[in-house]
Amino acid sequence: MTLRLYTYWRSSASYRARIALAFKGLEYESVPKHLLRDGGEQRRPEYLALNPQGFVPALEHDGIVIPQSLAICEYLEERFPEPPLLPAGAGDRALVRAMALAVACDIHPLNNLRVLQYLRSDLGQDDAGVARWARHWIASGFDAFEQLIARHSGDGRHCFGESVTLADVCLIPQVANSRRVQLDLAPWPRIAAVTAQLESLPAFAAARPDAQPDAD
Ligand SMILES: N[C@@H](CCC(=O)N[C@@H](CS)C(=O)NCC(=O)O)C(=O)O
Repeated sequence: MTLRLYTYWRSSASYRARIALAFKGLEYESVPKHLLRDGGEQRRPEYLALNPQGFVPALEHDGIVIPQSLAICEYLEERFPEPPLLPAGAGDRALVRAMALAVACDIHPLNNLRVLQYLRSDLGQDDAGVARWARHWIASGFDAFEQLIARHSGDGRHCFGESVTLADVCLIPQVANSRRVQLDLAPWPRIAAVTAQLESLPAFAAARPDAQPDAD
């Protein structure tokens, strides 16, 4: 059955799902939801009926709609195990998941669209204030992530071990977000090195925001 991804080109959580799909060589139908147009297509009743959280991505497959990018990645990993995004041992798998969650739970939510919109509209911050907020929380998260790479990378080219994992799937979209707020990677040379390597891989290139059909 067709894999259908509800996505937005600039959404970093959608970017994670796109990397996982491309890495596993899976064809999918892309259904763009524009997050800004007319107050956001993700907030329309027909989309909320699919995903009550009003977030992209969501993956439709085999009669279910799966929200949450990491749940999507884990589903793909279970249904389409090759090539794997998780290492073999339970301990290593837990460590990779911990790195993925460090981005997905502790960095990304603080610079998600609705949070930035609230800072601007309700708390009176201008563009500079909003960007400063985003830079602060990304930098704080990257400080720790740099140490995790130092501890767990096997080759300085991947976040964990010597092959692509779920940790890489989460890091690259977060780096894309950091660029949008002019955060230079110079203080985090390990993150910069891993990023340079991963962005050269076909699956990561295919998933890039500016390679998406809905990019404007
Ligand atoms: N934890 C969720 C986060 C999803 C998320 O925050 N998506 C953003 C785009 S990156 C979104 O749809 N934002 C819409 C909004 O804030 O209204 C996941 O990993 O899928």
